[in-house]
Amino acid sequence: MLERISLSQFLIEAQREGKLDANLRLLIEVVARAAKALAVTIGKGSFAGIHGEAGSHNIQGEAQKKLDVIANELLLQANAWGGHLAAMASEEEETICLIPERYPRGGYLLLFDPLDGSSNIDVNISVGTIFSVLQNPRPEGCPTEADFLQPGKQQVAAGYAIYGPTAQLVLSFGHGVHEFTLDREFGAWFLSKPTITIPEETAEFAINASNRRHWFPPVTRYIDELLAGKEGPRGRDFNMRWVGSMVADMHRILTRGGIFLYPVDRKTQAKGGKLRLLYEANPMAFLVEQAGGMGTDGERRLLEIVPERLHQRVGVVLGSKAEVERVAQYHREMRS
Ligand code: P6P
Repeated sequence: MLERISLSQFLIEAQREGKLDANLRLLIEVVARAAKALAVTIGKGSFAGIHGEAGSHNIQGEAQKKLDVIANELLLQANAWGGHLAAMASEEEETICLIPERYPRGGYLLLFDPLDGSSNIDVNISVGTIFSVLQNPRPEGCPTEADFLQPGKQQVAAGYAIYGPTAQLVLSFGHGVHEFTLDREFGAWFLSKPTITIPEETAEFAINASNRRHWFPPVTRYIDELLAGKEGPRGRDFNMRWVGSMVADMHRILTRGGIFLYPVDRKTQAKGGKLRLLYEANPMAFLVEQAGGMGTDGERRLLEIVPERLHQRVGVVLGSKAEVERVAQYHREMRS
């Protein structure tokens, strides 16, 4: 039987090879443990009394699901005592969360979307947790929001957990992308794909087509060419998939290729887009680039964008390099 490699063994061996330090290893293991607890809780479904609205709203003005609150609290509590973090930022929290005085402060900043796609919970569609890790730029003194406003290329690690038919953890600490699957009986994550690479070409695209009337011309041109199939300028047919849960769509794309688009359009332009830069776009762009793909805001490399606000939104085009580059080309052509 193939020797199963646990997440702990994989990370300890990577640390031994100098690919990550002990504190980053500890951080990833703590996030993985929180994700395992979430997978178990989500798996209980409505019997655990976790479905439905929490009766509150987050900083984004969105109605919170009970599980949004549970996931957020779980991640904040799990990461408070380890001594590996200086502060945290969450989609569900208006400001950054400092480590309680009674615990030592570490050298990393953790950002997360605790439960991405939570509107899908009550209809049993895959949801996920997205996380991003930055170095604390000012080890002395108390972290501030400004310390989190680093371009995505500064990330030292990123990943997501997807709670689907199986629970899986996909992560990178700068040496490729690795996938782990939860063995629920054993209660541990085991390596299921040592290295994930995104095919350069693809025949699948993911976009919320109901927004078509709001799109700007480069996106409309690109999508219409895909829809034209082999009768059109692309000369081949394409297939569309849209789960409405970024983690689920991105897991499919990382696994078998594709392109994911949530562009800025006339409806979202005033807010800067729909998806958040720091804890959705950047971690996914880090993974996609580590897997050989590409991530832009339509034209600019996402990982180069210098954030101005913690909950800043951005246009997102992620996936197979040839397709993402084509979208960027159409933006350049339409601008010139
Ligand atoms: P729409 C979920 O709310 C989310 O933030 C992403 O996970 C997902 O890709 C997107 O929004 C879905 O947006 O407009 O299709 O509901």
